Amino acid sequence: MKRREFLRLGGATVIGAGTAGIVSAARQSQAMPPMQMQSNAAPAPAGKADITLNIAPIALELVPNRIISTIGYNGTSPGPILRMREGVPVTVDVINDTDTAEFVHWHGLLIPSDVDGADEEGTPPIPPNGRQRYQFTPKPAGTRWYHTHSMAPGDLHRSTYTGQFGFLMVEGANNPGQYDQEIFLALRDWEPFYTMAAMDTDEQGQAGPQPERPAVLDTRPNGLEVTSVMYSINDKALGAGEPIRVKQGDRVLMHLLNASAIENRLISLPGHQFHIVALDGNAVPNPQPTETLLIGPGERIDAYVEMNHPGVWILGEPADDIRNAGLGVVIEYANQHNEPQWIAPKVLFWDYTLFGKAGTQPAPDQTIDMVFEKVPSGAGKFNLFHVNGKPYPHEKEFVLKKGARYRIVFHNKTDDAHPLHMHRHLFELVDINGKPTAGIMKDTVIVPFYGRATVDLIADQPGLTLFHCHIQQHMDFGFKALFSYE
Ligand SMILES: [Cu+2]
Repeated sequence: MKRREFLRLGGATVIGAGTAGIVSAARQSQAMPPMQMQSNAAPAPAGKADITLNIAPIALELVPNRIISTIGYNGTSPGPILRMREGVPVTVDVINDTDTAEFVHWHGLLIPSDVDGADEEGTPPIPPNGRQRYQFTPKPAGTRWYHTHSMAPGDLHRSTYTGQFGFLMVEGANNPGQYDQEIFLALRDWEPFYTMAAMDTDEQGQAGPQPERPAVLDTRPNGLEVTSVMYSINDKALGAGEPIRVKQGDRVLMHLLNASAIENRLISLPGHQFHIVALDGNAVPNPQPTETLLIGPGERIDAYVEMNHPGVWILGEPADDIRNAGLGVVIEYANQHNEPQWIAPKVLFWDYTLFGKAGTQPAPDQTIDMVFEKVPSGAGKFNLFHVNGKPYPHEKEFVLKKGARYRIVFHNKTDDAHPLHMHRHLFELVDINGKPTAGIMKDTVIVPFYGRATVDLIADQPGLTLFHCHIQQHMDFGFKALFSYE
């Protein structure tokens, strides 16, 4: 469907579809309308898909009478919550009703390059106004997500700036299920724009040593940076949607996802603590309560909240301007009717290593140093990012041997905190800014500004593997690398 046709047809039916539905591989056939009917695409491949995703323009009513135009999955953003079973093969048909090629990336899954959803890895594109079938066996169990992996360079209406994202829950055999309510909270910003004066929030949450701060800083002027002044959790700005209704004594399992293309975020809930049980969908060895979360683009946090402080509260970003511009949601206890309350958290502090265990990893077979630098634009429009002295692509720098253990040291010589993502693999956190840890398995890690993070990766997923910063502009302007297997 062309964008103009969509607008002429009227967004009303789509606006009503607001809240993301839940689609499981088994039940999907009843849940989804026959999207194939609307496409000009080639005939459907043989055999029925378990899940069909339709990429098309949508309208989102973030606040009453403030409707934005973006691109979503199956008429909504976030897209439907997909549920798959660990180890059970799944077929997903994706129909692209837009004029640009697309990729759907299955973030956090250990699946082959040709279905991972990255051009750099050789996944075939979903042609404009065409379709593509993805078939894979989802693993491991946990909170994953799916999102577009197209490039955006310079165009803030494409790629992860759009509404093309959703939760993907891979269910394992031993899901404890010890909660009264399960909620999904995807953090987003909308209608991004360029600025010369992006507010830098990177000093929040991760104050500490700066082991990678260069002795001499590059003082050339910075280029344009991407920012936003409109936010939501799921598809509604703070106060515009229904509150999350809870009862005293409830244990609520929250799945948080930062689906922003732009910025790391902090989240807190006055009077309550988040009991962190999993990071990036992987159970942590040392679950801990915390007052504030830091979550970078691409990351997920699973946390229980014990509802033991009756009232009407705002769960949201501690920065007043961001929360008040939408990044929050109201939590309302039964029989409580006062105005939603916000109380600033005492602690804006995040430390991954709190959730790890003591101990050390086996000695690696090889250590790979990755040095990240920002090249200020000077007179040009955009900054560039270098990995080991040059922007993507590299040649034969990052070649893995199957079965080997690699210790990868991320040296962040820039003044931003970067959420770094490795496709198709999990890595174990070894050290963050000099603090050792063990047992935390992730696919994305925020490396503090001028900071250092060390991770161990077992090379057990042969095939091309993309590594990149999950901030879209950084990725588009050099901050990525391709690993291969020898
Ligand atoms: Cu970055």
